[in-house]
Amino acid sequence: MNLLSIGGSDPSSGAGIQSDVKAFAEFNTYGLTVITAITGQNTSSFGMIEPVSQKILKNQLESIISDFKIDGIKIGMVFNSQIIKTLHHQLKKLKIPIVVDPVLKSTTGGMLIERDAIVDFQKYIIPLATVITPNKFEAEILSKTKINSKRDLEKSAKIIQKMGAKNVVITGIEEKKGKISDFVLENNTKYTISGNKIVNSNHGSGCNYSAAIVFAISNNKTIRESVKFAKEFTYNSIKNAKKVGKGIKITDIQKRDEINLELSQAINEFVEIKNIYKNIPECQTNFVYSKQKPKSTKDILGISGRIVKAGNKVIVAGNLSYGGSKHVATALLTMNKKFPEIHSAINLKFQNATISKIKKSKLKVSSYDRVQEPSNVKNQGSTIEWGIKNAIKNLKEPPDVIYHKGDFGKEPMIIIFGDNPKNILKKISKITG
Ligand code: PXL
Repeated sequence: MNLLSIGGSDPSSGAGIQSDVKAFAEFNTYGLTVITAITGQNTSSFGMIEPVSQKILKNQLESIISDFKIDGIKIGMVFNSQIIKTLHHQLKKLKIPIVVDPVLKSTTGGMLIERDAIVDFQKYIIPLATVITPNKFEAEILSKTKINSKRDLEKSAKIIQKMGAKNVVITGIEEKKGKISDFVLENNTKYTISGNKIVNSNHGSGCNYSAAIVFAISNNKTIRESVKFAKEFTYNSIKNAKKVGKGIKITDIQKRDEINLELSQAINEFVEIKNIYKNIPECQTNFVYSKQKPKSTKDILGISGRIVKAGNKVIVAGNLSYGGSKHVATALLTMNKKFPEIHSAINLKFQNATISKIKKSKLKVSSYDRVQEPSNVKNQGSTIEWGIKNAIKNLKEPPDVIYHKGDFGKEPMIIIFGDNPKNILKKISKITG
């Protein structure tokens, strides 16, 4: 996935495009950048701003658009009317989700947009927004509405939506002590998402938030899911903020463990496989990866949710968490007890055509018959454990695939096993397409 950040350069790398490149990398996506202005600033003070010329702005955009498939765009600092109009002209024809982060002022005090450019910002940039993410201060300025109550908040969001943004998220609302919430106005619904507040002055949290939103919506997440994801991501980046310079802290991203990195990378690749939706079963798919010596499903990372079919696309609904999968994780746990080198598994739709491809591609296959399942096992709900044990009890080597053909009211299923997620993808490539 390729994400484009359009904004200003911050040499302290706390905010702006440098911050977005770091965030995009953390999401395992490729970060592209178009610079609108160069700022001179550090963690204590804001220095100069020099906007780039029309010519180089246009050339940056054209270079990127003509070469890359861009999955999502974030617009941050735009600074002046000329830049705003050029961006509008180049971006209005694209059918790519755009997140607008209407940054007006830096935490250290610098104005990030010329005062007389705000009208053009409203006219030309806001209508491009799939989602716009003003904080309370920015919402007040854009809507010319002081926000002192819930009613003001809704009124302000509505005014901004009328300017052309599809979805409005006003961030950083403090209603209750110790909590911080975001107010969301979608097309037909409005709601608030609340989270814990961390008291710390930092540089970068606003940018982290909108970078996370563009990643999530480009992954076909709903607005609600994207906001929740962005809130959690931003919370962690503030919690992990570091004092790098002499002034305020810079937000930092808690590095994910290797298991998480490898699995999320593999899931990103899996959903991109051509026609993969045809292999998603009714009960949907989970993809799991285990720690070295798993004792229970709590040691196995999976999607707390599923990989689901949406038309002829496949989307990830939910986040990775240990214990996130019950079924596929139990299958893996059972397999790992006998064959400790097996650490990853995925379930796919049972189809005779898939089974023949598996057999042709020389993958090792085993199966079990749910009809044979003793009733005491059925009642205990340990079917999958029983099934996998059965399928491997006479084997000296681990099978690549185990399937069962279902039972009355039970969907048949294929589970692919491997040493790691990459290894699973390799096996999948042999049986799809
Ligand atoms: O956080 C907003 C922001 C965006 N872009 C640039 C910035 C800042 C804040 O300082 O400098 C370039």
